[in-house]
Amino acid sequence: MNQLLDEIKKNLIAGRVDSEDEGFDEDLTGQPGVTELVKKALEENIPPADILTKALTPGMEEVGELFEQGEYLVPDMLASAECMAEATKILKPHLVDTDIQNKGKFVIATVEEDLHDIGKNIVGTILYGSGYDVQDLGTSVNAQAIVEAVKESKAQYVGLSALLTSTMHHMKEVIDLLKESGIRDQVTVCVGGAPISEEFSQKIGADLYAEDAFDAIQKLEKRA
Ligand code: B12
Repeated sequence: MNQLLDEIKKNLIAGRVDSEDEGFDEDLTGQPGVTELVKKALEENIPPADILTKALTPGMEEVGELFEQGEYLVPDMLASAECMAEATKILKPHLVDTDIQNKGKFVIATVEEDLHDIGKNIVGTILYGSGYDVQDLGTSVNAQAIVEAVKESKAQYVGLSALLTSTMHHMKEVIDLLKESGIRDQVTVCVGGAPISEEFSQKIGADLYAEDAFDAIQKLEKRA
């Protein structure tokens, strides 16, 4: 792997947003953190999509494994999450294609009881960058509020994110409520998040499951 990408990943795992952060085990104060390294990678013309998919996302996956093994606690996950959020802010303008047409209104939300928003934010940013008019409703959004937003904005797409096995069932509630409201046929329901699979997506009657934002763009394009 490119050394700079490796450094970004390591610093994200260590929860170091910038050079003022110490890091967990050793005092790394003064050495570049995630934000400085991401800026450097952009200066070196490393594609922003590579920074996301080869450094930041695998870094968060490792943080998840460390949490599972009991080595990391919630505050450690939060420190890495903050790195991810700051890095996404820096990458956002670079992920936007300037020569794009409006591909339609896309409402996106993390489902009820679920506070994970890093993946949703990345998907929203990349969809926005590729020409969708994205309305982000935030985290822990209940089915009623999602369906209201779809109705109000006359969105053609709704994207649902869930990271917890205990919250994924809320996706079906959204689909059921879209049916009850008589607008199910007017909207493409796209689902994603670590515990979601193609099989689950079909079981709950979603239109499309995507592994990540790039997969979502490809699949949406095929349907258009
Ligand atoms: C960061 C993190 C947190 C942070 C979240 C901060 C934030 N602002 O989001 C904090 C510390 C708050 C947190 C809290 C908790 N967490 Co947490 N968390 C994580 C962690 C480490 C990373 C998630 C992440 O951001 N990944 C990086 C992003 C880029 O990936 P992603 O979210 O999967 O998104 C990608 C795809 O899934 C997809 N995608 C996502 N959404 C969508 C939507 C659409 C429409 C599409 C098309 C695609 C798509 O595209 C994205 C980009 O590639 C995961 C571990 C993991 N490996 O997932 C645990 C994890 C999800 N958390 C877990 C747990 C248990 C919790 C807590 C219950 C812990 C606790 N005891 O309090 C709480 C629950 C809080 C709540 N009610 O939501 C477990 C879930 C276990 C399970 N099976 O349900 C995990 C798997 C950790 C583990 N291995 O045990 N967490």
